[in-house]
Amino acid sequence: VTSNLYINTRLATLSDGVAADYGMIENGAIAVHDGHIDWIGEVSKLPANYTGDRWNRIDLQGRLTTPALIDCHTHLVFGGNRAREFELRLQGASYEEISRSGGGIMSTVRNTRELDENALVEDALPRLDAMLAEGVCTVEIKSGYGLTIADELKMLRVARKLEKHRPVRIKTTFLGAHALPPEYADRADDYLSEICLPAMELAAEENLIDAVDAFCEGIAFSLAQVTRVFDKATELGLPVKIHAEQLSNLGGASLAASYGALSADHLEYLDDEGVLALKNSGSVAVILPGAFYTLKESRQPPIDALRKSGVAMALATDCNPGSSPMTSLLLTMNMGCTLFGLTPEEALAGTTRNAAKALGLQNELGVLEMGKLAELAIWDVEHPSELSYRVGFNPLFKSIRGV
Ligand code: DI6
Ligand code: FE
Repeated sequence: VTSNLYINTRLATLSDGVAADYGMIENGAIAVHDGHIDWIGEVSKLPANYTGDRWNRIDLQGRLTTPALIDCHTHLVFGGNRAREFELRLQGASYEEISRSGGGIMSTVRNTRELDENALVEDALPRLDAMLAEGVCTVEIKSGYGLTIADELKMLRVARKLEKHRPVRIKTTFLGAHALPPEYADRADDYLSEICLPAMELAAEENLIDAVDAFCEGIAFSLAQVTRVFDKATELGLPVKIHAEQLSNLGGASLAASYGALSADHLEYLDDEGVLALKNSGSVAVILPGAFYTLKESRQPPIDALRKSGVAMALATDCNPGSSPMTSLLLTMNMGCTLFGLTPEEALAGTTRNAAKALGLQNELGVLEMGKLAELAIWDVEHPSELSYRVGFNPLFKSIRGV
């Protein structure tokens, strides 16, 4: 077991226990033992037992240390790409029109069904590597481009396998209720009964599911249908999340909140009632500026109302081939600030502390505190606001995972 003592670093702890902005500790030190943060604080207060030979001292030369970043909403596993649709949208076609004419999610479903597990792993790795290069240590990955029992299980197995290929923690989310495949056109309830719910049950038996999500939207599933999905998840003991209020307001966030959802995601059309529901349930609002940007939406999520109500806000890439072909969580932070008016501190909390909460990992990850897992990102910047400030520049010096 390695015991490392990192010294000469500025710490953005994001911890509530540290009163300064960003939970900053200047002249910080972190002792890492057995994968956990053994001690953290100002170097002047370092207890004597951390100075012996047992501790391997590493001088970070004044660099900034933050919790490793967490991308809490991605569709990282898929086949093909949708650059052709990008061209169509630039010529004026809308995302909904493309979706209704058999493109959109369904074109990715066709490509994903064609590939076997190994090919899907190979497709996903470059995207995952781009995330890791920016200090990400945890990635949530959803199914939802299979839409048959076998193909949904295949996607989840691929997501799990990525953990064996790279030093990353993957949290899997079953999104069988992502789109209605053409073979079930106008028979959404049959799709749920015959494919989605049985796939969820089988995947849960194989321990392939950490949470269950559903796309609640006019072009996807209704409140009543999402209720069936959430009832099944609850029966299987799985936490839920939702894609809601992205293109219209159906009340999906309130429904998810009534199931104690980990998070409600997108939320551009969220109303006051939805904000209140999220506040009362303690669900995280996951903000996805990449999709807003890509689809050139104009309606912004109600950031101010969420902030005033004290709803925890996370930020994620929504990495997917259609509405957010983006792997950069740093760019997401910049967009969260520039497009939606988040503060850089909220943006960093949104990819660390609150992203951990959106995955149910708040006891292990997301802040720099004694006892938490030692997953750190070391940056060549002076102040944490720089992480949101630059556009398309990666100042990561090094990621540390466990040692
Ligand atoms: N909302 C999204 O933004 C993605 N899925 C979802 O439910 C889009 C997925 C795609 O266009 O492929
Ligand atoms: Fe999504």
